[in-house]
Amino acid sequence: ANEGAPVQLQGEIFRLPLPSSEKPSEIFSNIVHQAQYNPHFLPLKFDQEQAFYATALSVRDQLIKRWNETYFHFHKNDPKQTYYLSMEYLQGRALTNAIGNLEIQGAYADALTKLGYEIEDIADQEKDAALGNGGLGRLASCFLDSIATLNLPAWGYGLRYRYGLFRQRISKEGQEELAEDWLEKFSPWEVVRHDVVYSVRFFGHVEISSTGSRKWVDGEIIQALAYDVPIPGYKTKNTISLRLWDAKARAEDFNLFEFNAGHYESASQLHIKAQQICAVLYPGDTTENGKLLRLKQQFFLCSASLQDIIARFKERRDGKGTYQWTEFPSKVSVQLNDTHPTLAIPELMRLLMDDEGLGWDQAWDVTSRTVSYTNHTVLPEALEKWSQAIIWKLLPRHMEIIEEIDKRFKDMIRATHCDMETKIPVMQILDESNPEKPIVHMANLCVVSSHTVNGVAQLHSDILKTELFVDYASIWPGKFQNKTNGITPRRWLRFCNPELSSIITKWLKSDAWITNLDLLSGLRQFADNVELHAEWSSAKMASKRRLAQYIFHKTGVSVDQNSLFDIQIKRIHEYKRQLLNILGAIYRYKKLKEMSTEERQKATPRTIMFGGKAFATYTNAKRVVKLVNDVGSVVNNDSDINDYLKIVFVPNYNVSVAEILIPGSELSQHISTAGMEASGTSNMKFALNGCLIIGTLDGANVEIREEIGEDNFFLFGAKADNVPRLRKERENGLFKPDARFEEAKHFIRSGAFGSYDYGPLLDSLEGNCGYGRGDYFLVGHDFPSYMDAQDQVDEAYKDQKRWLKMSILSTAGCGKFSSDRTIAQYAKEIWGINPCPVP
Ligand code: NBG
Repeated sequence: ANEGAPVQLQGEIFRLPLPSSEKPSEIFSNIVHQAQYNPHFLPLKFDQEQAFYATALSVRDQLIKRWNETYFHFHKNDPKQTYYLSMEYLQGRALTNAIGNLEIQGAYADALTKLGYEIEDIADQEKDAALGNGGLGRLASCFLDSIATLNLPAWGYGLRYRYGLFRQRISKEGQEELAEDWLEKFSPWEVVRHDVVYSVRFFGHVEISSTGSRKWVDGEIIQALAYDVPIPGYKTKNTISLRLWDAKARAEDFNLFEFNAGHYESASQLHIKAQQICAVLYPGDTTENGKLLRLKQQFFLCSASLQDIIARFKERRDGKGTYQWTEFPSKVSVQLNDTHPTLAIPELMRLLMDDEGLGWDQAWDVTSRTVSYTNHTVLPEALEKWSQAIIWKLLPRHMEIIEEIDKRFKDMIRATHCDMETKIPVMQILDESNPEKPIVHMANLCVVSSHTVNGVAQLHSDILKTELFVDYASIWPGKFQNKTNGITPRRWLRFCNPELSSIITKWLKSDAWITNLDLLSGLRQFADNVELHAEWSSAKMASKRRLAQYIFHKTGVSVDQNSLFDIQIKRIHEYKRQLLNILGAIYRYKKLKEMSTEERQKATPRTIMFGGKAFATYTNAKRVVKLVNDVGSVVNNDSDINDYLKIVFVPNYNVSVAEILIPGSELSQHISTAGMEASGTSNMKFALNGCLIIGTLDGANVEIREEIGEDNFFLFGAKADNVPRLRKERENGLFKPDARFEEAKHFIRSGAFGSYDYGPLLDSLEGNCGYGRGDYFLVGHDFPSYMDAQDQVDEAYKDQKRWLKMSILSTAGCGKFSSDRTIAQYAKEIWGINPCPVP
């Protein structure tokens, strides 16, 4: 058991002896060892930050050991393995999660105490790894945790962005974006793999040999270098990889002659270009250059990952005689996280045909049995469409392959589904309807080429089948599935809310719920128990206190800990309707002002918190951020009102901020226009932590409400089915706005919140309905029912017994929303992989 890494010498496996500093019993000396021998430290200093790095490095040693074991075990057993391709991962912090999953928190806390530190303070030193924008990236990270915990043979692939999601600063002007240097010192969690390097080509042209075979040649070659981030499972040895690619140029592309002649830039052109590839997450793509860079990033991920996957397939099969390409799909599955890695499809085709010599039919058979695709949005602007011209330029061979896929797809329709011929214009991959600018529909390419397509909540999957992909569903009904999203109960309850976790464990008499979340339903029988109520409410109070301190520290606003803590945290987007929330808050403020003191004293005091980032060029979203902050400054400084209402914008929302906000929440808002939020995942995190939801029938809200019970959910708003009709009515001038809605808007226009011109923002709620104008997102339509639901919230909160019961039932009903359930379904119903636990 005390043996170290397996190594292969002349075909035999040997085990290296374990250095004593890696023995778990010697954590203290291991931390001290790291502090002394690591090149990142100087003597005379061992402050909190250094203690963090030394601690993290010592934990990393343990992770690497498990990672090696897992790799070896998978290699030996050669199970079918899934590769999750994602342009985004929102890992957040890793220390608490790693020692929690390894169940060594106690040992580390003791060791740090001996060194004079509290483990919480040390954990607080870590920078978030924010290599993603929002839900899609965080979902990928939750999935990795579940994959490792379920002992599944699967890996993640992504990009190692130098600067992840920007840091948000709030000033008088509103949101400012700053580069977030998460690698400023270094990341203690990654291991660079200098021997895992692949060449990725860009530009160039296609060469046709005398036999007619095609080959992509010339252009630029950039190297992809692997960094592994070990991902430990909970209570298991299995530790998988998040393999992130970094880009670098080859030494031979450094022109020494030019350099010595003083032409420094032209001498190292490719080095500069390589640096750009992984410089930032989502480079602005309003310019042609920006678009090209984004496409380069996508291809870089796909090409490096597939070369690596194929190399591993060969490595594992070689020991067992020669491999057959036909068995590739029974050994490998590739999951595309949205359309961003779509180029994996033509790249796999190219590698199989041009490098491995397969014919089209065989390559297509292998590819389409290997790849599956998850759709995460129906918003038209988020459905990727690339100009054919740009793909011809950057990836000429891939464009040929895409053309051929499109052609064969259309031939197939004409030959076998002639009734569908009229649908070809909407189903085809290449769209030439605008001859000036022919485009490629990436989602269509994914649907045509994947064996399975899934949505991320039942309602969303239904919309895919009946609207967005309706024609494909009629020819391939079996291709479409639903996989309702989930969240990891480790990070989102066990570790971020230890108080509530111990109460749950105590009442359920076991902590088995951490890996079997359905067991939470056992809390239902205690929903009226006064003792549980007392414990539940004191845990909530403790988290509220911590959150209040955090808010004071970050914003200087002091909030009443006895007020109702109401939170909306997510990317700022018109369809998510932060504007509805703030308009409601403005109306509440106005009414409070109009009340007599006695009336006011009967009101339920509220603290309304917002958090989230707006995309840098999304003007209306940025106006909303500014409005929330402006309203906050007025309300929070109004001494008549600020005992009853506070409005706080929590700056720089990210994973670790969410870990403080969610446990302290009592009400959370998931109020998107019905049919527009594919799933949502923070709704699951809030409900799991006993927070009640006010929301629309959208995304996963529908299923959450079903699971926790209608009585425990504050529902309002139009249903998805009615949205198109309501938009039509609006267009035909049939919409009559509620007086409360008009009053809230007028109040802003009157200048109550400063001199900034909110006219353009408010105007988006007026006029003729169309995308981005005429209240496309139905704020006006839903406003009255939203305000009524808010009144119900206020009433319910006055009856704390009832509120606590609803809160307990929320947690009790969240079993379904574990990402363990989601991943087990992917494994069984899409990937066809089985657990492979390290003994
Ligand atoms: C987002 C959806 C969310 C969903 C996450 C994860 C994209 C493209 N989509 O509703 O908007 O919860 O994906 O599935 O980021």
